Amino acid sequence: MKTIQFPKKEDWNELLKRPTRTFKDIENTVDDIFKNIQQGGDQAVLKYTSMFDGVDLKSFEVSAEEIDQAQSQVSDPLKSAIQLAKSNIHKFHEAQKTEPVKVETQPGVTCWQTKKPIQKVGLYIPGGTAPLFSTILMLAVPAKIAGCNEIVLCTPPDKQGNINPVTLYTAKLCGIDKVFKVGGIQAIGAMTFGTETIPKVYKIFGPGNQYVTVAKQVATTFDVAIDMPAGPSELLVVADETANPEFVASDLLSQAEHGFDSQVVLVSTDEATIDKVKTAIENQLKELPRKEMATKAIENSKFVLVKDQTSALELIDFYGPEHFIISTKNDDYFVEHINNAGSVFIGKYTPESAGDYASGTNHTLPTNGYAKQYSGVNLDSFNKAITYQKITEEGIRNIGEAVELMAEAEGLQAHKNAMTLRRNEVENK
Ligand code: HSO
Ligand code: ZN
Repeated sequence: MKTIQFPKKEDWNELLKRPTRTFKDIENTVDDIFKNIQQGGDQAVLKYTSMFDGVDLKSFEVSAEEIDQAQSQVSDPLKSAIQLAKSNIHKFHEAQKTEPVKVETQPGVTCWQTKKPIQKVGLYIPGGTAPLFSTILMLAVPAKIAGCNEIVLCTPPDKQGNINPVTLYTAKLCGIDKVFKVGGIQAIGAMTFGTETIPKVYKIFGPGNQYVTVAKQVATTFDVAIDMPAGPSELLVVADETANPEFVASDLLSQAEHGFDSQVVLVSTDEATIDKVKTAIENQLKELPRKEMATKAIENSKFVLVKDQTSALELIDFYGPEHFIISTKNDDYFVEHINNAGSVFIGKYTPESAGDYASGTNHTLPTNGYAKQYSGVNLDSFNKAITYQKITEEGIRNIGEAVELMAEAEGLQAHKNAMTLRRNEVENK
């Protein structure tokens, strides 16, 4: 845990590089699996489930009995917690609804725009080392609010062919009735092409390991959209002597425990704060069940000492963190000026975990510097906008000539004619 002191701008790129991964060999595997699923449908998906998940399933659709059974396997306090989280996530995403926009750009020329839900969406929920049932809330709640009419959920089965009961409880709570025991590349392939059992979707959402990430990228070369390019999770904290070092350490570790390749960064104007946070990390790390994972991630982490808040901000904006926690004497400065961040957590009582689970914001966020050009998942991720226009005789008089002149200048005579015929009719009335 070395502190990097006052790094020069020309070194920022190297210093803040994310842990790199190569995808080339995975891509060939994805191509093969996709081809086989396209041709073989359910049978191919079952074959890959046996191969990769080590379980021979007869069918992968979760039955109504399995969903019912799961309800009694979740404790009441956990059910209440999930309901509370769902309610907050619902409130925040419901509020993101926008009114249709309607403008008469010129007399007789009316343009409007309405949002329409993407009709078929696929949600991928990873199993693996920590089944992230909270991600179901983050994806299913806005999908329902938007009004997507087919919502498909794929998640890998365990070795006994079962799905975590909390995952099934949460899916039911969100009103998702199509849950499939399919994970990894084969899940993305199945939702891309559709099989006898699994419907084809138009957009795929959700995090996953590197296989899922590459498969989602390949899916976009067919006719499927994805939420965003995903990478390992990351957190940047800016903290000064007013921050609580134990709190900061706990935040950094909460992100570090996600995976070996998670990246956490601490930026501070105060060297003593950095040292205190490091000590707190060492102490807290000892107690963590996932300490192996977190230790590896902490090895990739960066502790950066900067000379003032202006250079802190510049460096943070350059990095574009997925999660950005601010705990300084002048939080407002960062809040006002930050441009590149997926989600911002302000003040010492706002841990990232709150947003990961229950405060209401979405936790599906751009990583890998994509916060520079992508938003996190929000209500509009499940919508598309359609524009409409209607032109009257008066409108033809008002824009007709402009259209003709522009069409002519582009050398597109048929475009011009489409207007000229109408203009003539209107003029001859
Ligand atoms: N921090 C993760 C989300 C998550 N954390 C789910 C816990 N469960 C990516 O934003
Ligand atoms: Zn998290």
